[in-house]
Amino acid sequence: MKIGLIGLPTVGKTTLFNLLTGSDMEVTGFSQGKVEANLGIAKIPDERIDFLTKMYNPKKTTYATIEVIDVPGLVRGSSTGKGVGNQFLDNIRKVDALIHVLRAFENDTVIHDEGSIDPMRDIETVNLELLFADLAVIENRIGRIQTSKKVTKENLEELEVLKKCKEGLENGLLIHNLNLSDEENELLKTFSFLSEKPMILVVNMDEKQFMENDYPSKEDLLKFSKGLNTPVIELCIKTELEINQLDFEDRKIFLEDLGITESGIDKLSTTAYDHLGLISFLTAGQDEVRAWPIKKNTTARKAAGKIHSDIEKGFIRAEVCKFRHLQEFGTMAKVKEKGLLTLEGKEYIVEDGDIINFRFNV
Ligand SMILES: Nc1nc2c(ncn2[C@@H]2O[C@H](COP(=O)(O)OP(=O)(O)OP(=O)(O)O)[C@@H](O)[C@H]2O)c(=O)[nH]1
Ligand SMILES: [Mg+2]
Repeated sequence: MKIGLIGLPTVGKTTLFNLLTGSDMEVTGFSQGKVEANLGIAKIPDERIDFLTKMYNPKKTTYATIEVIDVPGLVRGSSTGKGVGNQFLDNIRKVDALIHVLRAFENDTVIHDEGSIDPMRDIETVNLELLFADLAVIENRIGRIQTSKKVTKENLEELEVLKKCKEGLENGLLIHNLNLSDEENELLKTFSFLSEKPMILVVNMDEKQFMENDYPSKEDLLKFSKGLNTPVIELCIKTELEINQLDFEDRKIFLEDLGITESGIDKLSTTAYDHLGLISFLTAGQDEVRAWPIKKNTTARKAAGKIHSDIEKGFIRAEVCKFRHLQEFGTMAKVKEKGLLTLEGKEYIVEDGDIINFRFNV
């Protein structure tokens, strides 16, 4: 999975990037002329993988990961070439989801681009930029189809969906809020529209706001996101990053003091998995313990293909142990004794936490 961090300047995108990927990129680097996007890998914590690693003591442990891209802030007018943000929009065209970082924190030394703290206003500003960027592509394409001499049936279908998107965008809706059908989405695929991507909002609070559980325009923001089915995660990014640099015991004390029970990467990965309809199946052995992200409702045979196309082709059976059973009974042998180790065929729908041993022919 690939995610792109977007938002206005100096809202904490690079700080979040550092927190998620364990990097140490310079904050506010872009405002000082940096020109490449930051790319990094976030390891998704998974207690099941920790458990299996203890049990199997494998040569290698592989957690699921998220690729994270951090780009400069967008500004009002980015889509028409203002600021540098729009030059980077192409970097995020290929991501699976956008994380919109919103500034709630107060910090007199870091000036907010719009002069005051109002995350709800900022959502609208950034959405408008995404919307304008998509609208420009759509209008261009519609023009081409309409002036083309040879118009195919597919072109007409495409035109239909594009017009629907155009109308939605003109009414202030993002493409991902238009509830398009699978067929319609398929027709739009080649465009990689920005506003089509699933979005998660991250509110970046300071400690005081976190403790008081309040920040400017909170109520409006939650109401707005609920109406559009857009998840919101509230984090104290800078504080969490600072706490991470402490040694283990101190870390626990500080997190408890602040009432942070779940880390930023935990919250974000759980939310992103859920919002994107992803689950993980697991493989475990002396060589490797590993989490494999797949789409919900994937068949055993397709899941096998994630590991290797030969296993998909030569698929015979999937030996499935539910993680919770292994945890309860302690060993694979016990789970088998209880009759809970099952052999599944190629159409079996893989579930989150299935530990699978594929049997196959090469
Ligand atoms: N007080 C406080 N300051 C923060 C917080 N998060 C980020 N900052 C500060 O705000 C400044 C900007 O943070 P960045 O992470 O560089 O913001 P950005 O969104 O990447 O900025 P651009 O890349 O320039 O668009 C830095 O000086 C951070 O230390 C926070 O939660 N609280
Ligand atoms: Mg930055």
